[in-house]
Amino acid sequence: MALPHRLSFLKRASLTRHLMAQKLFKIMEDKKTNLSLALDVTSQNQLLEMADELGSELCVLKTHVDILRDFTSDFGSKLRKIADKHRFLIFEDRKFADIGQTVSLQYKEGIYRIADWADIINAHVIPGPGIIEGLKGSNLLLLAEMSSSGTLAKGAYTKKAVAMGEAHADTVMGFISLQRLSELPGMIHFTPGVKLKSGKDPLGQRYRTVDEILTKNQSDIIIVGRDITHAKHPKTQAALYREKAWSAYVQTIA
Ligand code: 5IU
Repeated sequence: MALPHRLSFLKRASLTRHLMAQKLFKIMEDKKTNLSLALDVTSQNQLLEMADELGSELCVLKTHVDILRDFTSDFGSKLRKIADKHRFLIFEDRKFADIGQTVSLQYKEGIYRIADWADIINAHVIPGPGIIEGLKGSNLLLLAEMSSSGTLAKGAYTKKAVAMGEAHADTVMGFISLQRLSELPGMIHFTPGVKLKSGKDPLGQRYRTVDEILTKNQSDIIIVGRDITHAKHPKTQAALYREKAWSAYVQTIA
């Protein structure tokens, strides 16, 4: 795929009207990090502790609030404080996938009240554009591709996901994808399935390296989970990923 020259995050901030995209571009430039952490732990206190410990390395913290065993209603406000302290955004990886009316309720209501504390959410495009209408006013990433092996999100599906996102650029601020897919400067590409060495896990996850994702595939943000959270020294490992990812970014705009 022949792609035009890459613009800096700062330049792209000036070329989008999406306020959360602008905010994220600026956080990345100021903190010099395009690392997102998938903090998949099941204890709320552990999540909050690790968020505070690692927050300085991150532009985005990704949560799965429904895996917490001990969720309490003050979770959102507690995480918000830590996010403001370290200046990172909170991305609840809820992967909404229902009709507009239902996802609107799932986003705002229930126990978790995701709309009250998440800066960014994501959704499947399988229901069609009504899902974006149902999540209007949020800051939405669409799942254009997945990292898992055998995924059906490829080819024509991926192309339609991108077109759907680009047609709703007031709500949609980017994509979960394995590579850069959209030429709109405001669209931010997030890629999960990252390790220092490529490989897989026993349940279908596929891992690619930072260079493959950011340099070759021209994505913007890496989402790293267990290779940081399960490391002997998560903080050191997060710092290493941050450095690798940022220098890959700097090289691609050079
Ligand atoms: N995640 C993926 N692949 C995807 C999507 C989300 O791995 O296609 I969409 C999530 C799942 C997990 C994190 O929260 O990203 C990756 O964690 P590990 O780095 O531990 O595999």
